[in-house]
Amino acid sequence: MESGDRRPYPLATMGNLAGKLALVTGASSGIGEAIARVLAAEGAKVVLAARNKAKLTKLQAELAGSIALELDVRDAAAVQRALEPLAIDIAVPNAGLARGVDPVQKGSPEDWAEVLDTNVKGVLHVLRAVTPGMIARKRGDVVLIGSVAGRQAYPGGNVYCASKAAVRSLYESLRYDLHDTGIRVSTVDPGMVRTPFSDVRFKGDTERAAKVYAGVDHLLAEDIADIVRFIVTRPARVNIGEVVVWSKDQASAMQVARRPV
Ligand code: NDP
Ligand code: 8X3
Repeated sequence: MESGDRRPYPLATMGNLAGKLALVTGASSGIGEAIARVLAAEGAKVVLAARNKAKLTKLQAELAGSIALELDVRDAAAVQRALEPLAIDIAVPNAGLARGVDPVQKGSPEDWAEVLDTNVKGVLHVLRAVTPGMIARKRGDVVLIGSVAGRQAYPGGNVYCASKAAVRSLYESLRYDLHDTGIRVSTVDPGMVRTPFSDVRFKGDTERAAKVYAGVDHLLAEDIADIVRFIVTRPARVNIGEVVVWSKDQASAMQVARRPV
């Protein structure tokens, strides 16, 4: 049985981000939705970006001042068109996915393209669109969402792990690109978080997806959002760099303690 504390986080408005414009990609679900909620609770106006307009519109109705933006981060021109005119203070290019756990020799080039185009190029498209404005304004926060999978590969993780290793490398490069601009760069690398992530990975096989988390006191999307909140509400001189967040039941990407269910 899962033993974790499942009480929701308090979302009391602290107003620490009042007047800020935040962008969260992948805001229609899971970690991105939770991040959008906490940033809005802190007073930010949040641009909610993803492909599923219906989910975004529903969330927009809950978050005062937020904007629903139907956007496929793989489309470089569309990302540039939509984001370049916005004065984004906080960018969280969180949209991402995995497809399957097949070994490379049995993998699907279409799935690889989807994962790499979303998790790597999608992040780059967003950064290309929002960082020039941040540089001009001499401030901004970029919070990447990597994964423990980018630090430790696991069987069948191949392309997804590679995509998240690329995010980690991108984080390191960005620190050089942006260190003299006033922009803070961070990466949050979560372990197992129960979201629709595995449903997407297994293309709707919810039973298989549920087994990933069975008997584990897995993380919640709100746990990751709370860390993003901490990062972006530090005094301007403080740049939290890399945060690795494990479930207490996880020793590594592969080694997970499970209780009988
Ligand atoms: P979800 O499946 O719940 O959310 C993924 C989000 O990405 C959705 O909002 C989806 O929206 C969006 N998305 C996918 N493709 C695109 C695209 N081409 N353009 C725009 N948006 C897109 O999964 P999570 O919340 O768990 O995943 C969020 C991030 O966290 C990912 O980068 C993932 O790799 C990372 N992560 C997840 C972990 C976990 O255990 N869950 C652990 C470590 C990292 P829509 O379909 O509407 O476009
Ligand atoms: C998602 C976490 O371990 O399922 O990044 O790859 S894992």
